[in-house]
Amino acid sequence: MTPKLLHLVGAEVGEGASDGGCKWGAQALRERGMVQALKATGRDSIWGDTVTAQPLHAASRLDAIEAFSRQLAMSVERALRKGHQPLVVGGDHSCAAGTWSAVAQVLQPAGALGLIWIDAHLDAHTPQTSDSQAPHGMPLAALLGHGSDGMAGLYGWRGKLLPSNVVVIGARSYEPAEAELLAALQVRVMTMEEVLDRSFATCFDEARAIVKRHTAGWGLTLDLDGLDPLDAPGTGTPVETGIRLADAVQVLAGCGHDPDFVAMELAEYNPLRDFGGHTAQAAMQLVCAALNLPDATCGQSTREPPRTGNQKPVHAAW
Ligand SMILES: [Mn+2]
Repeated sequence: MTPKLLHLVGAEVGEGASDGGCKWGAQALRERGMVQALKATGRDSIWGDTVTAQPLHAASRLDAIEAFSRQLAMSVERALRKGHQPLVVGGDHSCAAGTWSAVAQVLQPAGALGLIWIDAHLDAHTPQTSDSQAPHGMPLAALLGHGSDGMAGLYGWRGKLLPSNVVVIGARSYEPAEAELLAALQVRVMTMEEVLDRSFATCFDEARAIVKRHTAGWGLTLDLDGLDPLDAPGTGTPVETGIRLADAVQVLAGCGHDPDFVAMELAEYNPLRDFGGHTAQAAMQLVCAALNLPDATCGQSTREPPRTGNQKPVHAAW
């Protein structure tokens, strides 16, 4: 089976956050050659639509994000219906509502969507619980069916994600209302404390097993603030002590080779805070590792990608 065409979709949105710098993330990564970098790994790639949030004439940030979510969902849906594999390049993380609503909608005849959500935050606020009213703090709640119609009810239905089909990894900065919602829904949250304790490799393996168990396909949404700011300082909302880049590159390597892997999303790259371009570099490394061309000799016969050395403890004594 030839790998699907990788279809990048730019999500130019910063209106979901208090600091709008992420709006320029997609364009910056495009100019830095993200498509060329992916092609260099052997993966056939195109940059399709770039969807831009329109702050004008919107009564509130939420209105702007709701309109943007519809537009983004249409672009992602088109890529999927062509048989391509979408890579959505954000943008603040409010883009997740549009991206994963489209993936869930297209997958629906076959079954449910599974999703691994790497993030320092829980993104599980609703307009009722959020002090900041920033929509980029709401997309996970929306996908679980909680929130405004425009974010949670795209395509006329709610619950794009069932709680048992999503795992959050790396959480370390959140508010009680978010933790309470996810706990009430019994969403598996692997906090950063757990990641440090058990290693990112172990956590990711367990998460992948969970999101694949009762689903027709699974994806990965990667908020760059899930990484340690030492490796990725140029994000919308950095939080200290995250997943180290070297671990993430090693563990995500080849995860997109799984025939059930439907889409990936990269969010919260803020070029205005990326002095020296280190965070862009980290973002490129991560998507290239996750989505590169599978080794022709071992990509077909097994559902798991070849992974050597991933089990090494994060804090090896030597
Ligand atoms: Mn996020």
